[in-house]
Amino acid sequence: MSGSRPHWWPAYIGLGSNLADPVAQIDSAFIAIGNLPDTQLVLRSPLYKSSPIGPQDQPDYINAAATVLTQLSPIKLLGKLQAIEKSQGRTRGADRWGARTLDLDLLAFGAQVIESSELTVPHPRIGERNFVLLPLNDIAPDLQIPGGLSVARMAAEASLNEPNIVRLDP
Ligand code: A4P
Ligand code: MG
Repeated sequence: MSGSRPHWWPAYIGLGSNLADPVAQIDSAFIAIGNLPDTQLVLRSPLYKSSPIGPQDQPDYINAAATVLTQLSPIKLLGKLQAIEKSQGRTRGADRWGARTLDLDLLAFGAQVIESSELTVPHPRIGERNFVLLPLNDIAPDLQIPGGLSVARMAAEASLNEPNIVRLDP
Protein backbone atom coordinates (compact mmCIF):
# COMPACT_ATOMS: atom_id res chain seq x y z
CA MET A 1 0.00 0.00 0.00
CA SER A 2 1.28 3.46 -0.82
CA GLY A 3 0.16 4.68 2.64
CA SER A 4 2.86 2.64 4.34
CA ARG A 5 5.60 3.95 2.07
CA PRO A 6 8.03 6.29 3.82
CA HIS A 7 7.61 9.90 2.83
CA TRP A 8 10.49 11.99 1.52
CA TRP A 9 10.31 15.51 2.95
CA PRO A 10 12.22 18.45 1.49
CA ALA A 11 14.15 20.24 4.22
CA TYR A 12 16.43 23.27 4.12
CA ILE A 13 19.49 23.72 6.30
CA GLY A 14 21.51 26.87 7.02
CA LEU A 15 25.22 26.38 7.65
CA GLY A 16 27.55 28.82 9.40
CA SER A 17 31.10 28.73 10.77
CA ASN A 18 33.63 31.28 11.95
CA LEU A 19 36.26 29.19 13.76
CA ALA A 20 38.93 26.62 12.87
CA ASP A 21 39.09 27.00 9.06
CA PRO A 22 35.44 27.86 8.35
CA VAL A 23 35.56 26.87 4.64
CA ALA A 24 36.79 23.39 5.61
CA GLN A 25 34.15 23.19 8.36
CA ILE A 26 31.36 23.91 5.87
CA ASP A 27 32.79 21.45 3.33
CA SER A 28 32.94 18.74 6.04
CA ALA A 29 29.40 19.56 7.13
CA PHE A 30 28.08 19.12 3.57
CA ILE A 31 29.76 15.70 3.46
CA ALA A 32 28.32 14.75 6.86
CA ILE A 33 24.83 15.87 5.80
CA GLY A 34 25.22 13.77 2.64
CA ASN A 35 26.02 10.76 4.83
CA LEU A 36 22.99 11.07 7.11
CA PRO A 37 20.75 7.99 7.21
CA ASP A 38 17.47 8.09 5.27
CA THR A 39 18.51 11.44 3.83
CA GLN A 40 19.73 12.63 0.43
CA LEU A 41 21.71 15.83 -0.05
CA VAL A 42 20.06 17.37 -3.11
CA LEU A 43 21.68 20.79 -3.47
CA ARG A 44 24.44 22.79 -1.84
CA SER A 45 24.68 26.53 -2.27
CA PRO A 46 27.79 28.55 -3.02
CA LEU A 47 29.71 29.80 0.00
CA TYR A 48 29.31 33.35 1.31
CA LYS A 49 31.58 35.33 3.59
CA SER A 50 29.79 37.68 5.98
CA SER A 51 30.65 39.96 8.86
CA PRO A 52 29.19 38.81 12.20
CA ILE A 53 25.75 39.66 13.47
CA GLY A 54 25.81 39.81 17.24
CA PRO A 55 29.05 40.35 19.14
CA GLN A 56 31.51 42.11 16.82
CA ASP A 57 34.69 40.79 18.46
CA GLN A 58 34.56 37.53 16.49
CA PRO A 59 35.83 36.48 13.05
CA ASP A 60 33.84 36.74 9.83
CA TYR A 61 31.52 33.84 9.02
CA ILE A 62 31.31 31.46 6.11
CA ASN A 63 27.64 30.73 5.38
CA ALA A 64 25.85 28.38 3.01
CA ALA A 65 22.58 26.48 2.63
CA ALA A 66 21.59 22.94 1.70
CA THR A 67 18.48 21.22 0.39
CA VAL A 68 17.91 17.65 1.51
CA LEU A 69 15.22 15.07 1.04
CA THR A 70 14.72 13.12 4.23
CA GLN A 71 12.60 10.42 5.74
CA LEU A 72 13.60 11.53 9.23
CA SER A 73 11.18 13.45 11.41
CA PRO A 74 12.03 17.13 12.01
CA ILE A 75 13.18 16.47 15.57
CA LYS A 76 15.28 13.46 14.49
CA LEU A 77 16.88 15.56 11.75
CA LEU A 78 17.63 18.32 14.28
CA GLY A 79 19.28 15.73 16.55
CA LYS A 80 21.43 14.49 13.66
CA LEU A 81 22.43 18.06 12.78
CA GLN A 82 23.40 18.73 16.40
CA ALA A 83 25.49 15.53 16.38
CA ILE A 84 27.34 16.82 13.30
CA GLU A 85 27.93 20.17 15.07
CA LYS A 86 29.32 18.28 18.06
CA SER A 87 31.56 16.03 15.97
CA GLN A 88 33.05 19.18 14.41
CA GLY A 89 33.97 20.65 17.77
CA ARG A 90 30.95 22.83 18.48
CA THR A 91 30.74 23.84 22.11
CA ARG A 92 27.81 25.82 23.47
CA GLY A 93 28.92 28.73 25.61
CA ALA A 94 26.80 31.30 27.38
CA ASP A 95 27.53 33.75 24.58
CA ARG A 96 24.42 34.34 22.46
CA TRP A 97 25.47 34.48 18.80
CA GLY A 98 29.11 33.92 19.75
CA ALA A 99 31.83 32.33 17.60
CA ARG A 100 31.37 28.68 16.65
CA THR A 101 33.05 25.98 14.55
CA LEU A 102 29.70 24.97 13.08
CA ASP A 103 26.08 26.05 13.32
CA LEU A 104 23.42 24.03 11.51
CA ASP A 105 19.96 25.54 11.58
CA LEU A 106 16.86 23.77 10.29
CA LEU A 107 15.38 26.59 8.21
CA ALA A 108 12.26 24.87 6.87
CA PHE A 109 10.79 21.37 6.72
CA GLY A 110 8.23 20.88 3.96
CA ALA A 111 5.32 23.18 4.71
CA GLN A 112 5.37 22.27 8.39
CA VAL A 113 5.05 24.81 11.18
CA ILE A 114 6.54 23.55 14.44
CA GLU A 115 6.73 25.40 17.73
CA SER A 116 8.08 23.22 20.51
CA SER A 117 10.61 23.85 23.26
CA GLU A 118 13.35 22.20 21.16
CA LEU A 119 12.45 23.25 17.65
CA THR A 120 10.91 26.22 15.88
CA VAL A 121 10.29 25.77 12.14
CA PRO A 122 10.47 27.79 9.98
CA HIS A 123 13.54 29.24 11.70
CA PRO A 124 12.26 32.52 13.14
CA ARG A 125 15.09 34.75 11.92
CA ILE A 126 15.25 33.73 8.23
CA GLY A 127 13.80 37.02 6.97
CA GLU A 128 16.23 39.20 8.95
CA ARG A 129 19.41 37.61 7.69
CA ASN A 130 21.03 38.07 4.33
CA PHE A 131 23.58 35.32 5.18
CA VAL A 132 20.66 32.87 5.31
CA LEU A 133 18.55 34.29 2.48
CA LEU A 134 21.23 34.76 -0.20
CA PRO A 135 22.53 31.16 -0.19
CA LEU A 136 18.99 29.80 0.21
CA ASN A 137 17.87 31.92 -2.75
CA ASP A 138 20.61 30.29 -4.86
CA ILE A 139 19.12 26.83 -4.33
CA ALA A 140 15.43 27.37 -3.46
CA PRO A 141 14.13 30.72 -4.76
CA ASP A 142 10.58 29.41 -5.14
CA LEU A 143 10.41 27.97 -1.65
CA GLN A 144 7.40 29.46 0.11
CA ILE A 145 8.27 30.01 3.75
CA PRO A 146 5.18 28.91 5.70
CA GLY A 147 3.49 32.02 7.06
CA GLY A 148 5.71 34.26 4.93
CA LEU A 149 6.86 35.09 1.43
CA SER A 150 8.86 33.19 -1.16
CA VAL A 151 12.60 33.05 -0.56
CA ALA A 152 13.16 35.13 -3.72
CA ARG A 153 10.88 37.88 -2.41
CA MET A 154 12.51 37.82 1.01
CA ALA A 155 15.99 37.91 -0.54
CA ALA A 156 15.01 40.85 -2.76
CA GLU A 157 13.86 42.74 0.32
CA ALA A 158 16.88 41.81 2.45
CA SER A 159 19.62 44.32 3.15
CA LEU A 160 22.75 43.48 1.20
CA ASN A 161 24.90 45.47 3.61
CA GLU A 162 23.85 44.32 7.08
CA PRO A 163 26.00 42.39 7.66
CA ASN A 164 28.43 42.88 4.79
CA ILE A 165 28.31 39.82 2.60
CA VAL A 166 30.16 38.54 -0.46
CA ARG A 167 29.75 35.34 -2.46
CA LEU A 168 32.98 33.33 -2.65
CA ASP A 169 32.13 30.73 -5.28
CA PRO A 170 31.40 31.68 -8.89
N1 A4P B 1 16.27 25.35 17.92
C1 A4P B 1 14.99 25.74 17.81
N2 A4P B 1 14.63 25.81 16.53
C2 A4P B 1 15.73 25.47 15.79
C3 A4P B 1 15.96 25.36 14.40
N3 A4P B 1 14.99 25.62 13.49
N4 A4P B 1 17.21 24.96 13.97
C4 A4P B 1 16.92 25.19 19.22
C5 A4P B 1 18.19 24.72 14.89
N5 A4P B 1 18.02 24.79 16.25
C6 A4P B 1 16.80 25.18 16.68
O1 A4P B 1 20.57 26.59 19.16
C7 A4P B 1 19.89 26.75 20.37
C8 A4P B 1 18.68 25.85 20.40
O2 A4P B 1 17.80 26.26 19.39
C9 A4P B 1 18.98 24.41 20.06
O3 A4P B 1 19.26 23.65 21.18
C10 A4P B 1 17.70 23.93 19.39
O4 A4P B 1 16.97 23.06 20.24
P1 A4P B 1 22.11 26.75 19.12
O5 A4P B 1 22.55 26.34 17.74
O6 A4P B 1 22.71 26.10 20.29
O7 A4P B 1 22.26 28.31 19.42
P2 A4P B 1 22.65 29.46 18.49
O8 A4P B 1 22.90 28.98 17.10
O9 A4P B 1 23.73 30.26 19.16
O10 A4P B 1 21.36 30.32 18.58
P3 A4P B 1 20.56 30.85 17.42
O11 A4P B 1 19.61 31.85 18.02
O12 A4P B 1 20.03 29.76 16.55
O13 A4P B 1 21.66 31.62 16.67
P4 A4P B 1 21.63 31.87 15.17
O14 A4P B 1 20.36 32.58 14.89
O15 A4P B 1 21.94 30.66 14.43
O16 A4P B 1 22.81 32.90 15.10
N6 A4P B 1 26.63 36.20 11.82
C11 A4P B 1 26.91 35.83 10.55
N7 A4P B 1 27.42 36.71 9.68
N8 A4P B 1 26.68 34.53 10.14
C12 A4P B 1 26.14 33.57 10.99
O17 A4P B 1 25.94 32.41 10.59
N9 A4P B 1 25.25 33.09 13.20
C13 A4P B 1 24.91 33.47 14.43
C14 A4P B 1 24.14 32.52 15.26
C15 A4P B 1 25.21 34.84 14.91
N10 A4P B 1 25.80 35.71 13.94
C16 A4P B 1 26.09 35.30 12.70
C17 A4P B 1 25.81 33.96 12.33
MG1 MG C 1 21.87 27.54 15.70
